[in-house]
Amino acid sequence: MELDKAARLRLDVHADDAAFLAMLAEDVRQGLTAHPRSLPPKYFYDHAGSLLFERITQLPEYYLTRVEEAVLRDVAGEVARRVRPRDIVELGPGSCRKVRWLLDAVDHPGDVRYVPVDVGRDGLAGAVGALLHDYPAIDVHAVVGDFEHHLGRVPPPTGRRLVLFFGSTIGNFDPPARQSLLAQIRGLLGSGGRLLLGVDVVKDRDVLEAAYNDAAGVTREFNRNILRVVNRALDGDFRPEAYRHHAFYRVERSRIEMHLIATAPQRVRLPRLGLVIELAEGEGIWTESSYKFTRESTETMLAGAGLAMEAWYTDDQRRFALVLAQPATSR
Ligand code: SAH
Ligand code: AVI
Repeated sequence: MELDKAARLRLDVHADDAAFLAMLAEDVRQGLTAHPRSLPPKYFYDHAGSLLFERITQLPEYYLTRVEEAVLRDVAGEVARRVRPRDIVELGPGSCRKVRWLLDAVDHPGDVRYVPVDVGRDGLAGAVGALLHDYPAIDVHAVVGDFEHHLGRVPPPTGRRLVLFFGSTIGNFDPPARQSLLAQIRGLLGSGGRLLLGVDVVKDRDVLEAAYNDAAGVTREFNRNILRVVNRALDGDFRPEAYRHHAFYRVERSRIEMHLIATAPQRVRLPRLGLVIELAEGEGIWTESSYKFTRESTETMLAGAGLAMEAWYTDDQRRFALVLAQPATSR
């Protein structure tokens, strides 16, 4: 824990370097020795990966961030009036850019505490520093941790709580994992609390596939970056350029799948794991799923975690939705 001079920033680290490395080592061992081989998408976001993600959000094909932010700009005032939050928790805030719409909309930003929870320590510290510079009145209690494991470490609410989970990051979790994550989020809400959740909406395959296959190749480099993260952590010798980026929409599962496909046979050494893996030409490593939702599938997902939809805000082309939800029993 570190406190700054003005005591407006507290930073708790629950995934320090050693704990992060141990978690990564176990996840990589499990994922790369299973079939199909896989790596968890939370490892995309080292410093380089976070910068690549920021570049993705500015690509013409990647409408998600732009549209979500436009919807948020339109509804932030209404959400602030309905919820009157005093305590704003955000899961996976990345650059902490979107919360600014809500801080601009609340009546007394000086009474608000902001609790961002992100696994990327350097990214979080930088983003929070910039936020405090621009919003000198707020208090920040930042939590460096994995929101699948460390939500129990989120401090108790200081007042009415709003949990933000933007970007359709919920879509990066398979159904059982997202049910359990949403149930934990429900437990964070307290009395009168709300969740504001961003979900990408099912749409035309061409539009979805273009968003994950941009012409400039930024998503390809983002995808390959996970191999650089693994190399650095485990002294590995993956050759990222020897893998082709493959992203496609699997309609029956309502998800984009992102894979890295070996373009020639590969022998990969991971000395810190005592592991050597062989990939045949054409064999893949599954790096991410990105589920897409309808209003109905979102309601079902929320209900499975004891949450009820209170409002569904979307753009006029219904590309992306922000969902306001509350514990089902408090209605
Ligand atoms: N919310 C932002 C950023 C989305 S990128 C936006 O909408 O633009 C996903 C963010 O979630 C990254 O900052 C990443 O570090 C974080 N993240 C992904 N998996 C995580 C996990 N399991 N625990 C904590 N943070 C995670
Ligand atoms: C953070 N997450 C919701 C993004 C997504 O769209 O699934 C990550 C991403 N993957 C490829 N492009 C962007």
